[in-house]
Amino acid sequence: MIFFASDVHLASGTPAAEAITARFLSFLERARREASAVYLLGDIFEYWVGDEELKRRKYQPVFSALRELTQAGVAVYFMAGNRDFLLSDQALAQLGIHHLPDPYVLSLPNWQFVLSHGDLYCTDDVAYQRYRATVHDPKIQAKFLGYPYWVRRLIARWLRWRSEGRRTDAQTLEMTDVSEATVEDEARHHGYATMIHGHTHRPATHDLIVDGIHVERWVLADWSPERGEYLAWDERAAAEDGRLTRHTI
Ligand SMILES: [Mn+2]
Repeated sequence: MIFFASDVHLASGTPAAEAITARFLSFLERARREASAVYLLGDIFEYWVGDEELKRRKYQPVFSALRELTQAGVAVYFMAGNRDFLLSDQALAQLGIHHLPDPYVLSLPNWQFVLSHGDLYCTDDVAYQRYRATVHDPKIQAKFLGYPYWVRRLIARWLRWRSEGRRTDAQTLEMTDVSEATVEDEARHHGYATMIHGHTHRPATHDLIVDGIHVERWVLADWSPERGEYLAWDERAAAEDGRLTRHTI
C-alpha cells in the first residue's frame, strides 16, 4: 500500500494540537504495518520557521516515529506546503525523508499520478500567488532565516493571524479553491494522470473530462483533533476503481 496525506498542521501547546499529534502517530504506526511508502504532501507542520523546530520537545515523538518508519524500510517522501516550505533538505535527511518537488509525477508500474500540495493551482487568488512568489525567493528566505528564531516565530504567528482573517471572508473563500482551467492544463501537461493534492481543505474526489479523457482529482482532507484522513493506493486490488481509497484514523 502507498499512503498519501497532507495538511496535518502539527503544532504544540494546545490540547487540540496534542490530539492531532496522537492521530498522526497512529497514522505512522499504521503505515509501518501496512505501507511500503508514504507521501506527505505539505503542511504537515502548522509552521516551520527554520530547522530549530527539529529541537522542539513536543515534536520529538513524531521525529522518532518517522525515523523508525524509514528504518523499518518504509520510504517517506515530503513535499513542501505553504506553511512548512522552510523545512530544509538537511533536516529531512536527518529524519530519513526524501524531498519531492511540487508538482511531482509518481509513475507506478500500472498507474500514474501527479502529486502537488495544491496551492500552485489556486491561480485565481492573485494576491496569494504574489505572496507565494515572494516567500519562495531564496534571497528573501535567507534574510528571514537571518532573524533570531523568536522573531521568525512572531512573524509566522502574524502571517497566520492575517491569513485566518482572510479566510472568514466568504468571497476570499470562493477565491482560494483551485482554478479549473489550471487543473485542466496540469492534467493535459502530465498525460491525464490522476491528481492528488491538498491545501484547499475541501476533500472530495472530482471526475473531470479533459479533452474527452476522464481525469480524477483527489483532494486530501485537513486533519482535526477528531479526524485524520489519508488516501491509500492498493496495487494488488483487482479493479482499477478500488485501488485508491479514502481512510480515516
Ligand atoms: Mn497549504
